[in-house]
Amino acid sequence: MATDTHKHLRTCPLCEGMCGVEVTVQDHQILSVRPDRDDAWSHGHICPKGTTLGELHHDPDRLHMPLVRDGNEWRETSWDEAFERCEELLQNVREKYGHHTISGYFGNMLGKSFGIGHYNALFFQVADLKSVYSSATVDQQPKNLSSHLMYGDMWRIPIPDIDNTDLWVIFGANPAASKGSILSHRNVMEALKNIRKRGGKVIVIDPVNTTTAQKSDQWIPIRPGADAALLLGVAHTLFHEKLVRLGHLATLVNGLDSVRELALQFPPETVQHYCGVDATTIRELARTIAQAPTAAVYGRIGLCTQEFGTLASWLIDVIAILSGNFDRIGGLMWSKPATAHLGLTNNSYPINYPLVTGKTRVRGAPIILGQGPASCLAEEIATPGEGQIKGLITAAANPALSAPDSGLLAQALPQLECMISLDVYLNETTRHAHVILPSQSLVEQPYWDFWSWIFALRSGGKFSPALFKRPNNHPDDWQILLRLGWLISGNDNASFDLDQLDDDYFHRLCNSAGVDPAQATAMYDGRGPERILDLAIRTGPFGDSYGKKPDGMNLQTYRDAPHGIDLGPAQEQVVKSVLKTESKKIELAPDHILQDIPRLQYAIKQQDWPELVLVSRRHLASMNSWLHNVDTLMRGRDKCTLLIHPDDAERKGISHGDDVEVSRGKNALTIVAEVTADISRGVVSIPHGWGHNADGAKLNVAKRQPGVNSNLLSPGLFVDVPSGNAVLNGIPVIIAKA
Ligand SMILES: Nc1nc2c(c(=O)[nH]1)N[C@H]1C(S)=C(S)[C@@H](COP(=O)(O)OP(=O)(O)OC[C@H]3O[C@@H](n4cnc5c(=O)[nH]c(N)nc54)[C@H](O)[C@@H]3O)O[C@H]1N2
Ligand SMILES: Nc1nc2c(c(=O)[nH]1)N[C@H]1C(S)=C(S)[C@@H](COP(=O)(O)OP(=O)(O)OC[C@H]3O[C@@H](n4cnc5c(=O)[nH]c(N)nc54)[C@H](O)[C@@H]3O)O[C@H]1N2
Ligand code: SF4
Ligand SMILES: [Mo]
Repeated sequence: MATDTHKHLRTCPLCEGMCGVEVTVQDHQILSVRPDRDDAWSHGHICPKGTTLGELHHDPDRLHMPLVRDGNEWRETSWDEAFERCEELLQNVREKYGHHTISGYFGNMLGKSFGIGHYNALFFQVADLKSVYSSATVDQQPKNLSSHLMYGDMWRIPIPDIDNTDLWVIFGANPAASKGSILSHRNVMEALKNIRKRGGKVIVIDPVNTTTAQKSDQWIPIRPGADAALLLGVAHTLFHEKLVRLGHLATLVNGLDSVRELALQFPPETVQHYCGVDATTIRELARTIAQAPTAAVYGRIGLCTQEFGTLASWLIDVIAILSGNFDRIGGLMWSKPATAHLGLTNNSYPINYPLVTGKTRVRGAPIILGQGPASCLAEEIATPGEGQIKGLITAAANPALSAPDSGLLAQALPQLECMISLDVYLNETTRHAHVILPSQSLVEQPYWDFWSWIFALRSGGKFSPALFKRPNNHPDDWQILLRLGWLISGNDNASFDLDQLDDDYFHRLCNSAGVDPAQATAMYDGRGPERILDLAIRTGPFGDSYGKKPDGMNLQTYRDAPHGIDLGPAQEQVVKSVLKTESKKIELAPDHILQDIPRLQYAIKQQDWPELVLVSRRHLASMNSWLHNVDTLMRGRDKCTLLIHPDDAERKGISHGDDVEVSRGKNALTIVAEVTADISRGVVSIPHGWGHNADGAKLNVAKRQPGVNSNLLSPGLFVDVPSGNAVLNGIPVIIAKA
């Protein structure tokens, strides 16, 4: 007989949308997930992914117990036995090859893990890894780099004020699918509609006429990788036609002359052919931006993961600054998160920190902001010699699908002598591990979306306790990761004292926040990530400063408000409080970025373009390489298709629905053609994150419609030079009917 049914409020953690959901539960079974109309942030918005949080939790393929490899077999073990095996494997690598041969690859979902989010920095301190790879260098590293150099803080990335702008210019993003990225908004597409309703305009610059472009006023198709050139053409027009207006930033910008001098070398006529956008359109775009009462210029993944990712990402901010649309309502703005930063992310670097801290062993690629290019991991594992990676930790990452040249990585991973993975699935990557440590499900963790609030136009917060307790005292993710860090650095399981580590860390955080640790400890009953969150709230801009500001907030304030709390919109003219550059000014023309200009000039002069280049795309009902095991999201037609323009298809003798072979060098895949005029001539598109037909993976739903892994075609050596970020768009490919 059914026992009590209860409702539980939380935030969907799957993307930056932060939708409030109401979960109905009976007997430890999630019956439904519905939008929470009273959520202070999302007001009832939801997408198809959010409603499947129950399916994800109950997925029969989700791992519950640690798996230890025995030859080709997996054996379920206790946690104690799994950690013993980890100790053995790590000690073996340390003794034979040294600590420095142990590395890590950290994925996208780590940013969404509540526990790990609060102990990320401690893990890196304890583990003392000598090399680190992550999804940052297949994602936003160019934007981190430009923000670090321009504002002195890689995480103070300005975001477009789409709630108030009169003009939104979108480069290389498709929020209709992604729901916004480095832009947290309760409903991006509604905001887009509202811009047009109030008489504003939306322009999309993309090689593909995406759903976002179709819902906008203007689609400007562009050659993949050419955005930096186009943006320099825009900057040229702004200077040439005397449209530069710095406004309140006039005395706060260094390097304006250098940017002027640079921009004047790029008249629209000299870039139009390369961009595939005529000079008139480029000039009009510049005038539209300059003349709009307010304009928000935004670029995302299509701009970062391309040949000139750093130049393009930097120029987005430059155009906003030159046109007077920066640190201003309706332009680009900085958020005001309710939690103090506290240095919780491992990779926040002071401005005087050396930008390049070393080189990778095999390729000699610079390590920038602490990271080697993700595409180096395969060669670092596979190439013999001193320093060869022998041990690897992966956490919430699936680089066997998501990293460039993933075919090489799939060959390299089996060569490791120790691979330990923290994940929820036995998938394309974790199948190579020696030990898989199952992560908590998304509803077994408390939640506060500290990542998305950094990129939100409104301040606020919401805390949700864990819906389910993990059975049988299974450790939480942060506890697992800290234990691994302990073992990596040569300690044993017996000496692991979690409370001691936690207390030491908490005391250090208090000291750096100027808080008395004894008082903070006395005022919070408990340990773990919630205590750190409490500290971050109390010492944040709305906090109670441990009683000094009686009207201020602490974690309990949010516990008492399960629909969350809205603290109002971001403010303009906050630049002085944000800047951490040595000059206390915005560095408009950082040397490190300008040094990449000759590479762009060389590309512009080339005349022989590849006949066809490949770009990536996303779908609303999918999330990078996962969620493909959720039946509800996989119904309907095959989404992993090749978009190709009718003229290109005709030239190649390809019809809609044909199997097509797409290749680059020796790497080839076969995929069904979807012929459509919504893609530019000379460009084809494949969604990323597919290819679920690997032997040994346990993804029984995903393998029914496996799709193909587009990253077999992404060349690992093709990177954005200033940042080392992978180029995943604009890859020359050859196409033939299969
Ligand atoms: N060609 C091409 N490649 C791309 C991109 C592209 O646009 N085109 N995009 C790039 C971008 S932006 C990104 S961010 C990367 C993403 O690449 P990754 O970060 O490597 O991987 P994801 O596909 O996000 O997979 C997330 C992993 O986390 C696991 N997971 C899910 N939930 C949890 C959890 O709660 N705990 C733990 N421990 N694990 C969990 C999943 O099973 C999966 O293994 O891909 C990049 N690759
Ligand atoms: N449903 C869903 N939501 C997601 C994800 C997901 O996989 N599924 N992934 C999440 C992650 S990790 C991220 S990083 C974000 C990404 O969020 P978005 O940045 O919105 O990513 P996409 O939807 O891939 O849109 C990228 C666009 O760039 C275009 N493009 C490709 N090359 C170029 C170029 O050279 N120039 C220009 N101007 N455009 C180009 C592509 O055609 C595509 O339309 O989405 C997040 N949200
Ligand atoms: S838009 Fe969808 S995936 Fe993103 S938070 Fe909302 S429900 Fe979750
Ligand atoms: Mo991403």
